[in-house]
Amino acid sequence: MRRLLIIAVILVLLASLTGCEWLFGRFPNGGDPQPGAVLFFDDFQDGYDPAWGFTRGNWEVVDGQLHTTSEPGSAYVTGGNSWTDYSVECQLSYSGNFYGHPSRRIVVRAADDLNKVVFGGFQGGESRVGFIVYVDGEIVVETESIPTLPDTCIVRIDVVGSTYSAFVDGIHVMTLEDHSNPSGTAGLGISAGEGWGPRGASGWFDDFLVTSLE
Ligand SMILES: [Ca+2]
Repeated sequence: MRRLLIIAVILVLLASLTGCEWLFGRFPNGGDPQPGAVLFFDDFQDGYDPAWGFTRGNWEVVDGQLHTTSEPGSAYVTGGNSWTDYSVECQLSYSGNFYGHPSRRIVVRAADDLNKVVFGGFQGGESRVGFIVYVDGEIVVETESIPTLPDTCIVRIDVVGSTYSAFVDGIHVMTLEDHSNPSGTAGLGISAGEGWGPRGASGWFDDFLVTSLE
């Protein structure tokens, strides 16, 4: 009995020391691990990767997460990356709740700031969440939507050619077929109603990961 207790203690210590990755896999919320090489990863533990480019908004790293404090905001992985078949995921959360909260978005594929496919809240809060396609800065597609995102969740989009499959905490929620942006980089975004920033509502992003699906 004493020996069993010692073994149990050792197992618990091992699990805590390694973050349980060996025990539960890398996706504790139930998503399917994706095969393929890591194309880009940032856990924001030591600031942000120099590949990040911020075109709008105030972005900073606070407590190991990327935090944005103004609206609207866009952040892209720069460096000439142009991906075709890949998976992009990020943990999203927010703080403040004056009237709803900022619309958190993953930029799934962007040729530039005006031509892109994003997944997240549509405008001003997250009463509708889905894919939005921009061409020359204009919204040309808004898909069906889900009501909202969990306060903290992992959103993953698998992109294969022109097919975009969205997962929230590992559960498939919708698919988009779109040919407007055949390749591009990925990133993050935020959108919300006027005035939410000064009232303390803000978006938080962590563990941004892009893996190859080729
Ligand atoms: Ca982190």
